Amino acid sequence: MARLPILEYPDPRLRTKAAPVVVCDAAIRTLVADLFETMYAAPGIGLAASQVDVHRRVLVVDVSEERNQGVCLINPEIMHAEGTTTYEEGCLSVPGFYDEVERAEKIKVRALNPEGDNFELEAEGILAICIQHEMDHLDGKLFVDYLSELKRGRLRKRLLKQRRQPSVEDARVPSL
Ligand code: GNR
Ligand code: NI
Repeated sequence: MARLPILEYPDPRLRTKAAPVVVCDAAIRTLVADLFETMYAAPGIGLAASQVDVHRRVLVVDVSEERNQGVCLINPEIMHAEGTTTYEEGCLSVPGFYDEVERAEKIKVRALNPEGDNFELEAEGILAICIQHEMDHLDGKLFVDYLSELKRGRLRKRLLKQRRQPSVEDARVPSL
């Protein structure tokens, strides 16, 4: 298992459309294990392969308090969506930024598990939001794309500047 580096906005590689998985082989299962490890370490409630620069349609989520309800979706497809809900979203690829996004309230998703078996999942609440957020990543879409051009432009500038010239607060040792 390995913790993988996460790409950050505005890295153009986050815009890549991921290709479907053809066979769920050992390499895919290693990727899934690495995605879980990276997500739990981050920590985050979801992670798409696109965020670690692997452009295959694989994502993991775990919205449980105990962090023991991990779900992996391969080649996910939304079969049904209903209602709308708004939530203040964040993203490991857009560190330190949160804003409200509107999404479907309930979804029914079909996907493969890491063994290659088909399954269906009905989701609502934060799980439904998170799955939609991760599925967007597989299509090269980020939650900031739902915001105004003005907000996104400011954010882009701020993150690029922060990366060029980290502030003193960012320089402190994370464990202190
Ligand atoms: O950890 C995450 N939290 C989160 C909060 C609200 C809506 C979506 C998310 S997903 C995010 C992890 C991430 O960036 N996944 O792509
Ligand atoms: Ni994200």
